[in-house]
Amino acid sequence: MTQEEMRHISQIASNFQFEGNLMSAEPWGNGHINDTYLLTYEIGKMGCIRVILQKMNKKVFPRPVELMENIVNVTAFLHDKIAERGGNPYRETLNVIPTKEGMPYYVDSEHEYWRSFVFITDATCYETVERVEDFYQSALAFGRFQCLLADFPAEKLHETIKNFHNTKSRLEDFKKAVREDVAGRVSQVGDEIQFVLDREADARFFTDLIEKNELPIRVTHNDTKLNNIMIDNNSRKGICVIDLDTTMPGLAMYDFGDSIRFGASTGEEDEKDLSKVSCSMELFEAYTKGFIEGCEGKLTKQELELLPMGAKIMTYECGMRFLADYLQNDIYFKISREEHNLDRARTQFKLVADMERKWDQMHAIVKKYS
Ligand code: ADP
Ligand code: GN1
Ligand code: MG
Repeated sequence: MTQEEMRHISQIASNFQFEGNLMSAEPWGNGHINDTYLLTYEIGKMGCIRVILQKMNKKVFPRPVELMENIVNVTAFLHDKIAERGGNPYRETLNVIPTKEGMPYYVDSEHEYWRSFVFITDATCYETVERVEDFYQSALAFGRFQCLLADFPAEKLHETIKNFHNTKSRLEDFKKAVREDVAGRVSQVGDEIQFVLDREADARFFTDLIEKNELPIRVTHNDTKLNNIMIDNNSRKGICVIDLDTTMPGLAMYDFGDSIRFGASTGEEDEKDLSKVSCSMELFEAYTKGFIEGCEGKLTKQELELLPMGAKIMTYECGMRFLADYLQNDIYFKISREEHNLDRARTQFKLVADMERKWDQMHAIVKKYS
């Protein structure tokens, strides 16, 4: 960070209930959405304490006040549940550190929203699965998250991004991006566009069932990537679910599916060499086992049967979002190279095609643990 940036961060930080001397600040993590910093404070002779400071992405989340109300309510609820179960609520859920005025966010002079969380020490967010057991542990934790929130009053939650996993409306947005072709990139990606259009029926699959009231609406996380879970460095257990910006009413299949899309891939989300990308059945099985266990029997027979569909639809939806963003000049997801979003879209489509080939095997695995 430049000295100028450091001064800025330090000024923002001075508005929070932090104590001690700010020793260092650095950009942190690999999220695509918010700007995350790790700050280290020295408190007298007591040693160093770290905190997370985040600039929220206002373009993606246009109503930050509502969003923070959700996070405060959800984390307070989880805090109590975890304490009741004998867990450590400062480690097993996010904890918001308020501003000096007692607010859960700070608004700076440019009208940007900032927030802070207790830093979870001795835990890691993985970008790829290093051990199958870690993926199983992440599944247990995401399943448990859904289970702990089963009696959270869902009507209290604001919809932070409208139609977030409404794949039908995502497809409409995608088609609009193709029609408008603002970046003049449509002609290069005919095959990828056709891949999306060939699967229109998948885009409507969940929305049709929801309209007919045929699926239970639960409180779900909706962004269950492996790097949104902290794995304890010592116990190797999935310790804390983070990135709660999209926690809203949704389907159990969304949380299952988004984890598979990211974590069961044999390649990274932005891998350029597609020969490295496939959906690993070993990882699919580990996650399926963990997620079903973590949900503690709450999933219905129909939900269980639809888990593979969740994996396919979440992967398809994410691919079309990456491709739409590429067509719109990369305005949503952070990129660090040209064609980054196109590379990401291609890995997702490769995964979808692979899941279609492995469809029966995926169902057999789900059946084994149901
Ligand atoms: P984004 O929405 O941009 O993905 P996240 O909230 O997921 O933002 O944070 C980005 C990264 O910052 C995470 O992947 C994780 O590595 C790190 N991080 C976020 N919150 C914490 C926390 N409370 N303790 C430790 N690390 C954190
Ligand atoms: C974004 O915030 P992050 O990096 O965990 C995105 C998800 C996508 C994901 C793809 C709010 O997640 O929906 O699946 O990137 N989050 C939002 O990697 O759009
Ligand atoms: Mg994240």
